[in-house]
Amino acid sequence: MTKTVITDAFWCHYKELVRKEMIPYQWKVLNDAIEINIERERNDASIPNLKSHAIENFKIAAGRTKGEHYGWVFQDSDVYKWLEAVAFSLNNTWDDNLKCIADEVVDLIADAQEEDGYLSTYYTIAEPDNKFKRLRGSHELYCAGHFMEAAVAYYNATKNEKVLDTAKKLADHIDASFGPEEGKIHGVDGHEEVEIGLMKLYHLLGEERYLKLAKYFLEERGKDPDFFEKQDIEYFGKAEKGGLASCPKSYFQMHKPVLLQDTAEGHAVRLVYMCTALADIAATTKNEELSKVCKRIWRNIVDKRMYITGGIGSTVIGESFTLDYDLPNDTMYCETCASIGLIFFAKQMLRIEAKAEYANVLERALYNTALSGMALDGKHFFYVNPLEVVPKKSMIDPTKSHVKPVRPQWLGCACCPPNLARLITSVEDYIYSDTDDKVLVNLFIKSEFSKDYEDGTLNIKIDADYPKTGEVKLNITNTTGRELKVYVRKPDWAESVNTSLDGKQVSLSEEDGFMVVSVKPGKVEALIEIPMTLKRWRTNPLVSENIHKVCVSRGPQVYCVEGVDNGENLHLISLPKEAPLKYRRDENLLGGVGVIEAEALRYDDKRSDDKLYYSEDAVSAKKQTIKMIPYYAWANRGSNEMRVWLAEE
Ligand code: FUB
Ligand code: ZN
Repeated sequence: MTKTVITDAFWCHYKELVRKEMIPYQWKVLNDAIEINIERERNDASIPNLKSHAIENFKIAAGRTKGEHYGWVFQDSDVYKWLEAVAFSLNNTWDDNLKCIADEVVDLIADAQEEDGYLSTYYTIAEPDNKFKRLRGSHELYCAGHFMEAAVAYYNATKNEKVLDTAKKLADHIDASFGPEEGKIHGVDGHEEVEIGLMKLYHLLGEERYLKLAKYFLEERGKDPDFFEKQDIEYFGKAEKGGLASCPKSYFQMHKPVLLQDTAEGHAVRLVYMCTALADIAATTKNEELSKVCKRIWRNIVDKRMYITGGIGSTVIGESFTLDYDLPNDTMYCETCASIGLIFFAKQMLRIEAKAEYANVLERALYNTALSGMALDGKHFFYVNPLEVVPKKSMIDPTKSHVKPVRPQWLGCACCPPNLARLITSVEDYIYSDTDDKVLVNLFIKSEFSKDYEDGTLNIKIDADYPKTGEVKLNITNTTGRELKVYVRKPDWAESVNTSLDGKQVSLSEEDGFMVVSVKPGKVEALIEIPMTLKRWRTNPLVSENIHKVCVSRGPQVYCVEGVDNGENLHLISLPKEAPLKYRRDENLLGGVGVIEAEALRYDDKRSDDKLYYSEDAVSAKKQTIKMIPYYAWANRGSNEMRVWLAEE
């Protein structure tokens, strides 16, 4: 039994933003009760963007109203993620009125469920004869997984039995329909997620069937790479053309059996959701073979395919990974959901092995790309998180139509905003890891954690104002009769960390990037002083886009420059290697941020003759003091240029 309560200034602000702004706002959106501009995520006329219709779809499927389904086949998942965020929010702050609304949503979902347990408003309304026949794109199991996750969270928060019964009925229906046994479908959904949902049900209920089914789906993926084509032919007489059918098999991680996969391929969200479930099962069942797959894919992402912001997915085509070291800054994808999925994956990896590198990546993705997904008002959202934007190029260059310079009010495909809401409302779940024999402190978020043992309790109270400062105090109480160990992450960006126990400077031993605090029965106060140094980063030379470029960070936060502070044509700015970096807090800027300033050079944007090419030496430059802000806070002051990587002198 463990419990975490969070009291952190930085994160409680975000939690309150989600509770007070985002959740009510999304509720209006789901009900089409607000006049907003829903933007397509890229220039593609086939993307539905007139309304959400998500609640109405449920009403129609439940027989409460008449009409047609509108939106994506996975529109239901918007409602499920909203419900999950509500559940987590109720854990933080109880709200009778919100619970009442959410209970009604549960009733509505239960009413939309068919007798046999089937649940998908699209197929119930529009294609009742084609259930489970178009698994490449149907998202039936994807939506089911999101509902299972929401149901577990909502049950935990409210003890609403109906939500759990509905989820069990759905899981049982899927179990009766899929599996290796004769008469069942031997196949998978084109989008992983049901595996995560089944594992959450398994962890709550201990029902082995759900674990077995999740494992089946993962091991089945890629066994028959032609499964989707075979379904097309079996049910519709010919192989489908266009749309998802034109995506390579790797888009769905179907190019080879999952157990043989060793690189991060295809659609980034799909890949990290797959890995999250794989790692969960590997950790839960101590399965070495599955662990090895997770470690291989992890290595490939983190060593060769991840942006410094924790973003993943290098291309809009298929919202996908591409190849090693291909990390363009201005055409990338870096979907908010993909970084959230990377955070889920990292959390599960920490259960497989207590290595700080997982928590380092978790923190990187959390404080940078994930947070960047939402504006400071809680009502505007990014789907795609670029590292370099020039607004006029996004408007005119068709290869950059997905790279938006300002967060839209809502998106035709609204997967990201509610995903971020459920992450923020449950951020306490990532601070500590309780593995079989170790308690890990992954993040320096002010909070209190307790773990009950048979012979007593371990209590950890973190006092910190991170990332404003790097001073982290841990008051640890051990009421068992034996010595316990607490493993505190030493951030990979911190060169030296000062540590003291009960006021005495000590040097703590380290294991896999964690500093080990031994706690005898009684109390100990550990002070960890992490220097929040301003750091310059360069990229592996194989990343062609970043050669001779530098990026600046402070603590876990990557910084960027914006046009509003530095003028447009940010490519003309160059940061000399020796230029001192100066840090100051500006409480009046962007809700209170740390600002970094430096004496840089700005190259002239004009030559007297205005020629395109010259044979003589380069143009002249003038000094300019540049101002950098944390990446997550960019695009909150209107449309303007932004850059993470700057030219370096
Ligand atoms: O397909 C469902 C979700 O929509 C994916 O996870 C996102 O990438 C978006 O395509
Ligand atoms: Zn998304």
